[in-house]
Amino acid sequence: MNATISAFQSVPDFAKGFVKDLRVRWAFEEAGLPYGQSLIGAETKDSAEYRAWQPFGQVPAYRDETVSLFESGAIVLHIAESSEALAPRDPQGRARTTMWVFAALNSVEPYVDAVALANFVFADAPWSTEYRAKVVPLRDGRLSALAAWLDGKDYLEGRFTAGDLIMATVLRNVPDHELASFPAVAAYRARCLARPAFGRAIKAQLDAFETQQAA
Ligand SMILES: N[C@@H](CCC(=O)N[C@@H](CS)C(=O)NCC(=O)O)C(=O)O
Repeated sequence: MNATISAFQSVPDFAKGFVKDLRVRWAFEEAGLPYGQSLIGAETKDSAEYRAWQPFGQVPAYRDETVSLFESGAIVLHIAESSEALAPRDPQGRARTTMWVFAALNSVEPYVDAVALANFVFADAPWSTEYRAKVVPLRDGRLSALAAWLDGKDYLEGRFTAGDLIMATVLRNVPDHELASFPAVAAYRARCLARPAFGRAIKAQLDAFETQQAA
């Protein structure tokens, strides 16, 4: 596969362990596949060369001998094509893995992020309380539906897939005390994040920052 991913050379402390190349690192770790890193700085992110790889100047981007792409969900699904650890091989299992990746990114993440914006980015804005009061019920509606779906299941489709990987990373942006109202979802998130491959992915991201800092 000979894959390389882009990641940042450095980020503020609060973002360490949360930058979205983590999803791709986690997928590689679950699949047991090696990958290289292209660590980029602020000057590279806006270069024409990098924008040709990732049009929005974001991380992660991905390339191997035959494929170049961006968007963490698309990259994780691409890796899943090479690994049964991330998606069953039968057509129904593969299609449903794709479905859950989209569900996490399209039906859950926008609402989780809307509340995160209210909690952190716009916390001091005069309209923040009103905005938060509008978006929390929307997010909680999705969490409640997820709790109902998970009832009695360890993972979204019974076994771990790329859909769980992406869903768990989305759920990491829900503060613990807010997720506590949804015990089945909190337990599911904890189950996903307890996977050894997740621990290795976090370590790989943090190690990359440390190596750059020491250089
Ligand atoms: N939808 C993209 C989002 C990627 C993203 O938000 N990357 C952030 C880091 S977590 C980034 O590069 N931010 C810098 C910027 O937007 O300029 C994906 O999932 O790959």
